[in-house]
Amino acid sequence: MLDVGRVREDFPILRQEVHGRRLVYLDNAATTQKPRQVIEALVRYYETSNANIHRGIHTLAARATEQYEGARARVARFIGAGGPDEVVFTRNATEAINLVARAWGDAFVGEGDEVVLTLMEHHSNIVPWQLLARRKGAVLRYAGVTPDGRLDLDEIRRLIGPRTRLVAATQMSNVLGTINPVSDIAEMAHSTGALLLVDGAQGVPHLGVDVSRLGADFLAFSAHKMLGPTGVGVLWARRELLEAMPPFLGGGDMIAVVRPEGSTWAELPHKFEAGTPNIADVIAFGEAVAYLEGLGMANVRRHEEELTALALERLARVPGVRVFGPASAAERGGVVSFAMESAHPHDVATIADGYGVAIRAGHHCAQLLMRALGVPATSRASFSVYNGPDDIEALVEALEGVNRVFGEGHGRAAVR
Ligand code: C6P
Repeated sequence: MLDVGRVREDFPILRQEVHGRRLVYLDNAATTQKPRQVIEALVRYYETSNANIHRGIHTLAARATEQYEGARARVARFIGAGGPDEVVFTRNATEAINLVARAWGDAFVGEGDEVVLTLMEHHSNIVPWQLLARRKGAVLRYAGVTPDGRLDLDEIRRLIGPRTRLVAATQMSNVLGTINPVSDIAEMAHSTGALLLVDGAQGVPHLGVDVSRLGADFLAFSAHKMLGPTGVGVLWARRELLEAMPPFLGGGDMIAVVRPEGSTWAELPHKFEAGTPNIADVIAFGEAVAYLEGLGMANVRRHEEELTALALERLARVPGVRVFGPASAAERGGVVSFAMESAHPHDVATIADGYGVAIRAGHHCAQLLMRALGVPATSRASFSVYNGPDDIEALVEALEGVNRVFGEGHGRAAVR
């Protein structure tokens, strides 16, 4: 395991108490906390380097540009991209997926063409395709999940056919934690000439990724789920795809020449970054990536797998708790969704908060999956590098507290 005590020292927010208890932050799939290295990078940028980028020739402009492009190069190395020009900064993973749906989808998907999705997708990887389907008369097909929370690979294989233009699937479910076999799905997609978009919002922060081996054509993820600031996302795509795609947004910084009758576009990746970008947060995101590299993504993964194994084992012993998703921690990232017989997920989260334990409750922006699981909502604990076994124990104590408040005896339902 990582040296959690040392890691925690880097996260000032964790030094506080909530309701008189140590803050136990287990809502990392929603957003992670930020180490002081990231916070200090923001302050340092505004105190020493603030200027607009790519435009000025004065010292500050050059410094800001160098730091912004330096962050891009670091992100590109982190994911094994062919070069920094394959990394487009967006506001978040959601915008990265919308960019593909708009720029690539509008140009290359036609009436009757098909997009294959899965029922375990976040709404960010569903709604942009629904909008595209409506614009273009395309057809969406959904692969289901097995009762133990895996992707139904036979179904996805059956659904991919000659009309499939794109398969869009998550690397890791934000509800079940399930890790999907992305390379296998890529092979299926490519066998019929379709492309694969991978939603890496949960996978990239916790599993790491090497796009040179992943088999994906597009990858979307968010900085704020990987110790970085809010307001920054990434679209990675193979260079020739980005070159073939028209721009998504028009404006400053994305053009080569503007004439009354029309314009030509800047080189990659600037073609897709219209207007002044989120300079400070991109630079601070570079620090977040450096922080993860310092820990080592293999260590991050091992740490979170061990925590997940412990959580699965401990939750199984709390009366009335039912965990969703694969039984083995090796097949899942650090996300554990569960239901309690004694209480509604929102009540579970409210009582947990009284113990200082932050978990999420709700549909987790995955209503199709909730319907497939047959529940309206779940409670969810999700882990990061600063979580340790003591946090799992705090969660278990909170859930035992839920049973005491709502349950009769062993967590039998007192409230419906
Ligand atoms: N999931 C959660 O609590 P944005 O909001 O663009 O940064 O990320 C969207 C997104 C896309 N895909 C997956 C798999 C995700 O988990 C998320 C964000 C958060 O589960 C907020 S709903």
